[in-house]
Amino acid sequence: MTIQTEVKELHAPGHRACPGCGCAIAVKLILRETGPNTIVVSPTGCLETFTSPFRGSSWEVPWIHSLFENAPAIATGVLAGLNSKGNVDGTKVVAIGGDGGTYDIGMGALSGMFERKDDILYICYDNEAYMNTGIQGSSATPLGAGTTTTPVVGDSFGKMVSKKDLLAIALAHDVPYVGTASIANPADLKKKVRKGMDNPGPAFILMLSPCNLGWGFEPEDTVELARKAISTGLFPIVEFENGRLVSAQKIKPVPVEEYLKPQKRYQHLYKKENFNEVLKAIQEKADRNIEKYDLAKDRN
Ligand SMILES: Cc1ncc(C[n+]2csc(CCOP(=O)(O)OP(=O)(O)O)c2C)c(N)n1
Ligand SMILES: [Mg+2]
Repeated sequence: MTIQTEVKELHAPGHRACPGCGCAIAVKLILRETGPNTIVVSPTGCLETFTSPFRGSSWEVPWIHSLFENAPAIATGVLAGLNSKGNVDGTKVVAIGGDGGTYDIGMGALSGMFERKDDILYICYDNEAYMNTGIQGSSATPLGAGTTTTPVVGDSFGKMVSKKDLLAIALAHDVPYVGTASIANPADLKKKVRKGMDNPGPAFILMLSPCNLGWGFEPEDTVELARKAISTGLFPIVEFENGRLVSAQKIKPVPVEEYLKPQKRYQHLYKKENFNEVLKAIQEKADRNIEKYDLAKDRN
């Protein structure tokens, strides 16, 4: 009897992501669930760069690199091409883009894809800045985080406004399947990828993807940090079907400090007393999430 111990990875090893890259872990898990009968579209960003150095590719599924701004439109075109040929083997189209490509420059194209009700799963790996080009802030960069364009100098405490609520934007488009997922919970992540693919019409999954280079932490702490984002309430794990909340992962809330302190991008908040207000605002944001989704485990 032969026991098969090796899984054929559709996101092959040997790519050029930084050690401990949250996005690389995420994509490996995503493709384990999608299987080979999938076409992936990715806009410009770290994922595109580290998977496709000249003469190499770590994609074991058909993969298209779009412009930075138009991955959802390219995905629509791929789907239209498949459908025009009858798509007899039911090939699925999955777009995987960074926060810059999704929250910012690709937002118009994404809105169109949602509005057309195209049968595409769009996954945003959110590392909360434009990492590929040197850690510039995006509209996904959270309040108080230092980036190269939200610098921490003098009285400036980094990003001065809060993160855009992309989940609410997807829900406002009546996207039938909307959820958040995390590399800290691979079974849930894979379940959501499956649901997003099986659901007719558009589906949207937001994944927080810790970036050790941009956030400033040790590569071996990636998954732990993803876990802390959940347990503080800053990144709730939730799921909506036809606009209705159908699941929310319960937590035993811990103070946001446990998530913020290990990251260099937040270090300044602990060095000056006049930044206490920012820390308070971040804690309040976590508390609001906990209340909104009733995340706290019952004490009894
Ligand atoms: C129209 C256009 N503007 C700017 C760029 C430069 N650019 C390439 S990747 C990138 C950042 C991507 O950020 P994000 O989508 O968050 O992905 P990440 O690199 O963080 O994985 C930028 C600004 C570009 N390629 N095209
Ligand atoms: Mg990014």
